[in-house]
Amino acid sequence: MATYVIGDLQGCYDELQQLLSLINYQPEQDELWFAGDIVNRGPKSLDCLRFVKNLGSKGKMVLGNHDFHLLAAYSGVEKFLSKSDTLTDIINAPDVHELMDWLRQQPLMVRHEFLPLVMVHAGIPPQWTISQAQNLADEVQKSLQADDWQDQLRHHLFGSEPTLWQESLTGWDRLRYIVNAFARMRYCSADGELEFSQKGKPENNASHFQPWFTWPHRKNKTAEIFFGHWSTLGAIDAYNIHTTDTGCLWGGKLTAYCLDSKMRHTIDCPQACQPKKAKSS
Ligand SMILES: [Mn+2]
Repeated sequence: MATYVIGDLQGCYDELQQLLSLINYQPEQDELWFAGDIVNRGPKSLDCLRFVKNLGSKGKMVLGNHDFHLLAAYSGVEKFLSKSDTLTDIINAPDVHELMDWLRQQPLMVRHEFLPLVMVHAGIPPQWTISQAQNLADEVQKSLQADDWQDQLRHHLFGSEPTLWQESLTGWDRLRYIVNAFARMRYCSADGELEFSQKGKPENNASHFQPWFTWPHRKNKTAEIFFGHWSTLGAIDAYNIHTTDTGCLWGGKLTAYCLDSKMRHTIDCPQACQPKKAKSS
């Protein structure tokens, strides 16, 4: 039995199947963890979503910004649909209600049963410990399980404010910061102020914002953190973090990191999965 952490699929279903062949995936025994952004931009989002859902107890995922985007699109937030989205197949699928009902119940953070190891989509800000992060992730998950979850998405959960965390934050401001930290963050300041305009490699960055995982005082260094979201980082196994989005969508690689052997398995991704207009995810 082995557990693999797989990076952002973004609808690249054929590449996922190639990767599973490469690792000789055994559905009865192996467990697959997905670091979020299962859908959007690539050609086969519906297949990806159904595949992950059908894994049942042999699969885990965390919600990424594109997964939130899909939930918003399903909830009728038209302003969040853009030309580069490839979500129509899912919205029109006969099992869309079942799929969305399952997706909205997925967590923002997955914690290993006995190892000090977690998975999130984008990151955990430096000021949060692992157990604090777990509690805050649970707050959002609970709100998405409420009967009025679609109203919440329509009116409250999207936006980039507040950028600074305070334990005293309440209501939607509180939940919005938590979602943005777990699902959108790349750069932040030493005290966890979020900065969303930069998507490039850290060496090109000259501001006082740094990649969230490089702050020396980071309180969540006690666990290995697996995350996706930041495709321009490439493969990094340092700082007690592991990147998993190696840019499959953009003609890079799709990665499966084996938690047991600590080995990376990758396949090269062809042009086919790339959107016509190149744009950072
Ligand atoms: Mn993402």
